Amino acid sequence: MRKNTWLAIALCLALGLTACAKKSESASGANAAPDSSPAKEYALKGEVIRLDPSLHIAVIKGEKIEGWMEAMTMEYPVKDVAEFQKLKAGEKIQASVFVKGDDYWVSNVQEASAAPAGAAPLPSDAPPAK
Ligand SMILES: [Cu+2]
Repeated sequence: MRKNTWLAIALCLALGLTACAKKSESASGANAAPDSSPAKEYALKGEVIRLDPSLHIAVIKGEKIEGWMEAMTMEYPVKDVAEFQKLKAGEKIQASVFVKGDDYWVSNVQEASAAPAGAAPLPSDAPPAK
């Protein structure tokens, strides 16, 4: 049956293309340049000023990053959606800035004020001082 043969070919092509797209997506990450040199990682401490959810850009008032950036407020792309969702305007954070050529982005976001779990008791739990 001719019709079925064509259908099978079309199906193969469709599957092949899907597999191909998936492969290249996961291999390169989000918008990664085809540059084989590893990204440099810097520690970033700062305050989230503003977020742009459509572009996944965070405006962060950062402390000086030794060897890369003076203390300044600037836009940082956050490539990882899960990382971007951790950010809240007005929050103090620590994070990593990855720099690769002209490209840079923020990841490993942590709340800077977050105490280690169970470390500090809440003031209201403390017994009244005598
Ligand atoms: Cu800057």
